[in-house]
Amino acid sequence: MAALWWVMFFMATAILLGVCAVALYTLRRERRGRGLHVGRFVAGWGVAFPVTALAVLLVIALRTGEGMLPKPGPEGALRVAARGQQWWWSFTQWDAAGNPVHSAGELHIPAGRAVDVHITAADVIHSFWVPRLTGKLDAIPGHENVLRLRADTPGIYEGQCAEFCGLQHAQMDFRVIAHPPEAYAAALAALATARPDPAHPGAADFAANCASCHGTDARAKSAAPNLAGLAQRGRIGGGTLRNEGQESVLLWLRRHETLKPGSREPSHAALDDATLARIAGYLETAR
Ligand code: HEC
Ligand SMILES: [Cu+2]
Repeated sequence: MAALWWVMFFMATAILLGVCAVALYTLRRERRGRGLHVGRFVAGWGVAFPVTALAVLLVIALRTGEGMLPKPGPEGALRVAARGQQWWWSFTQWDAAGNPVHSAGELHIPAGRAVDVHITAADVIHSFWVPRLTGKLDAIPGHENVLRLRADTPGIYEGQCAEFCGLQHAQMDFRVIAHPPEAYAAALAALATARPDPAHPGAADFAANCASCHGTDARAKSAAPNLAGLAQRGRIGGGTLRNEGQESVLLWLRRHETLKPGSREPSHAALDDATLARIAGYLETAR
């Protein structure tokens, strides 16, 4: 890096001195009454020189940019998909057998490996941004952008929608959870197989009131956040609430209209407290 700094410093100095020299030269010629040949001067220094210099810089910049991407390594980059929608993120990834695992709000990756995030959006333009891992990239409906990132150490990396996308743009955050490489397959398998207990008394209430939007099976796509992994998520509603278990889920169900006004979650005012508590208890059984 230091070497590059010096190269840039000397190049900039050389250009500065060059410009000064040309200016002095012109002034002297003017004084002697021998003006420059304007046409030739413009063609040379105004067209040919900048075109050549910018072309060389473009080649260098492209190669440097390519070199700054995390290297995929022998096993290649891991492919995952991210989709932004008002106002939450859904993620899809594939296990070793190629079966999909769908989740919401949290993206699980192995640390130390390059990950290609294929980014799109369902409704308006959003932007995928995990500041500690890499730059931001737009999520555009009907189009796929690919962002390569790598987490060098295991941990939780906060992400945020970085393109104003409507009322609840500020509560559209997500997390990238980087697992130690050897623990990644198990973490993904845990996510894929987590299911609420179908024998729980809240199962029928959930089926009647929630299942038209929410899935509870990470293997299947779901129009609203997939709730299979809810019990393991750190937050609810794109950062609206910390998830401290059943109480937090209940709070979301009762108060989301004031906590996250405008969200696509319908009102549950028609459901009594006992029903909501049963549903929250049911979701909590997914481990
Ligand atoms: C009309 C479709 C729809 C129905 C019906 C619905 N939801 Fe939702 N739900 C959503 C959407 C969309 C979101 C995402 C809201 C946001 O964060 O902006 C959501 C968010 C949630 C979240 C937060 C998820 C997360 O990952 O943070 C929970 C929990 C939840 N809903 C539970 C329920 C329960 C329980 C019911 C039934 C009582 C229900 N929802 C009914 C659409 C629905
Ligand atoms: Cu957004």
